[in-house]
Amino acid sequence: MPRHLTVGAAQLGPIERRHTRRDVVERLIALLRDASRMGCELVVFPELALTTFFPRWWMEDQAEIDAFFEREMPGNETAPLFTEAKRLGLGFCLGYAELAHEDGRIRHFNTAILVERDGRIVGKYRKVHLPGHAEHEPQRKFQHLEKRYFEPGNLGFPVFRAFGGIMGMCICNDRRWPETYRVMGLQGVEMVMLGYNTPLHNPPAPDQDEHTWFHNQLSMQAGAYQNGTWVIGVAKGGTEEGVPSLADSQIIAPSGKVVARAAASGDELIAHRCDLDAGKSYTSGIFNFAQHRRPEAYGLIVERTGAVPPP
Ligand code: CDT
Repeated sequence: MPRHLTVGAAQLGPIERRHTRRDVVERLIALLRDASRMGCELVVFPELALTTFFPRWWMEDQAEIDAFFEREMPGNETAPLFTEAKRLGLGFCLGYAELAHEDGRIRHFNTAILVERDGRIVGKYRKVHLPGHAEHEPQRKFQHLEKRYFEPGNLGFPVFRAFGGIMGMCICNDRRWPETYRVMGLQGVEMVMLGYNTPLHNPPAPDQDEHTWFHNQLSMQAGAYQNGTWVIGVAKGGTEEGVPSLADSQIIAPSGKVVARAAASGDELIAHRCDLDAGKSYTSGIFNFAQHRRPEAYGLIVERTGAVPPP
């Protein structure tokens, strides 16, 4: 039986610090309604979709920091998103800052959840690869303090049976790491949903600025092709609080080809009817891991050459 899923990538333009959750949720709901008109069943929102990308600010007051975090999901301010999605019969993937009480302490994660069409949260992922720095670097034009405000995710890269397929999530910097896709690929993932906030200028490596678009493309297309999976890459783009960020949200097929792409850098919905079986040609052929992957040889190379893996 054919398995198709119409997915919307809901790109967001800038969110300023002065915008309330209520303001933002209204925008998310407008995108849900666009998605519904376009026949979507699932909508993917970006990383930290409820607030500005606050790791660009140095903050010392924990109460000020915690104001960017959600203590429950849904909470009072996010409940209307869940209600409207359920009314429209739409599922969604949402990135947000999560404050959790776990192991007897307060913990902070950069999180994404997957919500089924009936409003149930069926999946959670916490960002593993946190970029940036933990200390104030005042010489930078803007900070990237993810290592200060979050701890690395403790859930691994799980996949979820939902929406008629095998679904996975990762967040922003994770998309640059082959392990991210491969760990999910080894679990048979058919669709990877990911949101990103990527400044067009990288203060410690300005030589890479001109490659920002290319590196985004390269990572997501390679991840899709090498694991025979759909990749739904969704940006928060435009100039947010003075920081220009990459938009270029896109839907990538298991062939590695881009099948839908945002035209501008503001709030925008792009959609595609995805055949969840499209990856089979790859995962049962050239990337049939059970048949062709050779993990034992990967170890041998290190042994024979004496190459010491970098720390
Ligand atoms: N949010 C996030 O993870 N951003 C990083 C910026 C790194 S600087 C190139 C990213 O990988 O896009």
